[in-house]
Amino acid sequence: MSETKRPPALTRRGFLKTTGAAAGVAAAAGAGGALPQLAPAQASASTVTAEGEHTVYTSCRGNCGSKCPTQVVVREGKVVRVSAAELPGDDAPRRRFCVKGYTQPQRIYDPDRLKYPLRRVEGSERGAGEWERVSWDDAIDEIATKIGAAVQEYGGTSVAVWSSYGSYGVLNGCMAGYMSVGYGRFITALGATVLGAGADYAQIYEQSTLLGISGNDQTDIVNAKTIMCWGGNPAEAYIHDWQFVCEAREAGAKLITIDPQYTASAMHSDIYVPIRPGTDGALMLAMANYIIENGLTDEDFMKSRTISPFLVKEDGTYVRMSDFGVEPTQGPISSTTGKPTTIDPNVVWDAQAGEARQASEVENPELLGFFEVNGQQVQTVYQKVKDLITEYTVDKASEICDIPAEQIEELARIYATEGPVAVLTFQGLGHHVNSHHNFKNLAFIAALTGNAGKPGAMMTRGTCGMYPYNSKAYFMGTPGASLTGMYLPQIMETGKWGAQDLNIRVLWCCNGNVLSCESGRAELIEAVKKVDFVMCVDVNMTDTAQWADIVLPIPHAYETQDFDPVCATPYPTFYRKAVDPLYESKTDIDILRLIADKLGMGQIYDKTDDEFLHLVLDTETNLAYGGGYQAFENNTLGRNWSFSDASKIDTFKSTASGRLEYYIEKPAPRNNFGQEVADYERYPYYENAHEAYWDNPLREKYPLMGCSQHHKYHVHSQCAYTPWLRELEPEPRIKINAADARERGISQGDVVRVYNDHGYAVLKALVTEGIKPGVVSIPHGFQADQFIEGHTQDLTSVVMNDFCSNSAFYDFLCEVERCEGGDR
Ligand SMILES: Nc1nc2c(c(=O)[nH]1)N[C@H]1C(S)=C(S)[C@@H](COP(=O)(O)OP(=O)(O)OC[C@H]3O[C@@H](n4cnc5c(=O)[nH]c(N)nc54)[C@H](O)[C@@H]3O)O[C@H]1N2
Ligand SMILES: Nc1nc2c(c(=O)[nH]1)N[C@H]1C(S)=C(S)[C@@H](COP(=O)(O)OP(=O)(O)OC[C@H]3O[C@@H](n4cnc5c(=O)[nH]c(N)nc54)[C@H](O)[C@@H]3O)O[C@H]1N2
Ligand code: SF4
Ligand SMILES: [Mo]
Repeated sequence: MSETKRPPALTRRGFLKTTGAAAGVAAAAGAGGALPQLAPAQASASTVTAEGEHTVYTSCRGNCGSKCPTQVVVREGKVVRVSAAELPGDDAPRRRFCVKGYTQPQRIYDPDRLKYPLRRVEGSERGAGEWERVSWDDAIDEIATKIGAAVQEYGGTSVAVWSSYGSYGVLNGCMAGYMSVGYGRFITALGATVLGAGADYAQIYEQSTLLGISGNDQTDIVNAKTIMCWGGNPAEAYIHDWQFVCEAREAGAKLITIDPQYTASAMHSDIYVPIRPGTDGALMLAMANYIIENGLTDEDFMKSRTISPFLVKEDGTYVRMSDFGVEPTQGPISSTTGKPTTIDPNVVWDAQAGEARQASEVENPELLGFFEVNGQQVQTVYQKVKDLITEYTVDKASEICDIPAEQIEELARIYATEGPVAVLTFQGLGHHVNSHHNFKNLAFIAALTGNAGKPGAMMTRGTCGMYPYNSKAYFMGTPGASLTGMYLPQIMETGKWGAQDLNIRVLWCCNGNVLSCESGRAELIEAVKKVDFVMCVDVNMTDTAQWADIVLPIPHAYETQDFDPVCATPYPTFYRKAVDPLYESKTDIDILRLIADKLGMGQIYDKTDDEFLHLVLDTETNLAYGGGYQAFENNTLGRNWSFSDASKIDTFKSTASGRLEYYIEKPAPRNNFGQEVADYERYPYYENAHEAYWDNPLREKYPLMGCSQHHKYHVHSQCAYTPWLRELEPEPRIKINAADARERGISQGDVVRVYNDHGYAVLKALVTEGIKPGVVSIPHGFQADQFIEGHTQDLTSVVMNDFCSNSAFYDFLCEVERCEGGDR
């Protein structure tokens, strides 16, 4: 039916007629260059509102990471203008917005938005796109019947909720796969299965969870003397960082970009290093060796603020005071386990006393050396790691990374001597199967040189903290199973998750467009086909919704009330309802209420949305500091009281030792299914990526390394059909270096087929010098029907590193050929 067929692109005039949108929005979409000038004018226009208009303060729900505080101007019940909200006082410079925010009204008034519950036409194939409208009553009846039957026959784990990063709203979102009142209560009451994201997890699990690195506040970038965009592109993907990068550069900071693509960030850089994909870990280890050999280490920092002097035993565990008979004491409650932590202090070798002593009591510990403690041979962490990485000389890394040796030396020298250095990493370091090692290696070079824990020095981009909330509001029990959704093919094949039987019969997709955004799409679709009943809850008919049996419409962010505690600015992400939901859309929590009622478990939602917001936000501490729900009422932005000048710098408060860590004493995998954990998970290390490495014999068949990019005109798949954005960038194009194109007889704009053993895509070629020869890239976020054939994700696979279970979007080889008649 018509919902699945897109009408020809909506014209701008047509849109204005539909929405009554004001001139400001029209001008905003016209030319990117006009935006910065336009923003302040819009803001004042909306505070001095024209008659009949009012302004609502809310947030952009895009998951570009910026979570911009937004002002929405409403006239006669319709959104007519949006712009960045003014931020008071010292926060004023954080005010920002982008073309994806300005064009949100086009997403609200998108004629193709999901309007009613839809059911796959009986007898039609799943994925064939044949839908019929059903009533909410019928949809809820059918869903409750399927869930009820599955639970009765196979238990709660047979119902799986699969999400990604759509929203972290405490009512409707899915932080960590299920952390909200809506999904959390349902999943834990039922003992259902949580299928979480694979994207981003090399960084989230290794860097944030295991190493406890949280990064400095973005405004601190201005204090850096050197900024490195290492596998990240803040000019387009992290625009809230970029303004501070520009400010630092105006004050004389040096900018370095390490990236196989000549990105907008690279264009502004003093040094551009086109690295071979998947090899950054080797570069970091070579820099470490150069720094050590040339005496460029900061020994004071290493001794006092890092784990370098801690003693380790031969089995890899630390020497602790309990080894000397000192009883461990009870520490604070862990926010992840909810249980008290144990304090068993680390031990170092005191150079003066010539004996092992508690680390906190020793001013001058040995950094290097082997010692005997309690009859056991022990050594310092630094000694151990230094000896383990010696093979990564500058020359070896030069060969692996395809970077001249002199340039590696220059990078190491700058990193060690021209600090503080702000390393702005992101997914270029995170989207390969070997990626998680990068974050230990990076922590190691930071530990060697003191490039962390102080102003201007950082290893990742930070947030403005988390607004404190009461997570108990989410739990009625525990989930039946919790794992990365990317294991679905394996589970559907074997009916097992490790030793546990896992028979998934019902799949509930929400808060993510996983069949567009996770890797290995072809394998994932095959797995989804094996599930008895699939439903999807979203605003649009996404690539994922296309494979469902029932699709349910939810409101746009401006049509709903919710609260996301992750703070990208000092103003927590409050989604305030600006207009009523259009059509028949219902929020996730209302849908869950209806289903819970039918299943006889309606009591799990014993409060209204407002009451639940109070329950989540009105913690004793929040109220004591003037926070809680009331701080956001009356159309105010509300500041995160727990964010202060002191919390702008990551001083290693989240690590177990209170010091910068680059060694993991007890490495536990993110998803434990009984797999072996190699010893090298403890320390800085390099291994080849899965496919993307130069000596891979597969390169004879597929010589090109593939990757992608978070594009300035996309928020993942969320703006795929926004008319004005598609005017700027109508369709996906594969970036290919001019030399590679020439070799293959490909000219600018030719239709090409890119393929490997996982699948293929047909799309136009963008021939450019702005990508390293041997590398190709397809922008992330286009939907299946925007490719001539296939999909970016058809080139990727579900292969993950089983320590972090991170999707490896950039870890594939491929070949590109011109299509017959490819110049059409
Ligand atoms: N090839 C390639 N693939 C990639 C990447 C890449 O660089 N290259 N990047 C990866 C990365 S880093 C990420 S984070 C992922 C992102 O992957 P996803 O999170 O799957 O991406 P989105 O397109 O943002 O999908 C979010 C969906 O949630 C919906 N949504 C928003 N709010 C709500 C809500 O309250 N309730 C419900 N039910 N739905 C809601 C949105 O409408 C949208 O359809 O993509 C990954 N995929
Ligand atoms: N406009 C926009 N902004 C976004 C998003 C969005 O969808 N759109 N998504 C948000 C999210 S969830 C995320 S995770 C971030 C991602 O933020 P970034 O990681 O900064 O964004 P990308 O464009 O994916 O940048 C990755 C860069 O790594 C490069 N790269 C690929 N492989 C390698 C490699 O092996 N080594 C090195 N050194 N570089 C490599 C790519 O060429 C690319 O330029 O963006 C956030 N911001
Ligand atoms: S898409 Fe991101 S940068 Fe753009 S307005 Fe929304 S939150 Fe801000
Ligand atoms: Mo991400």
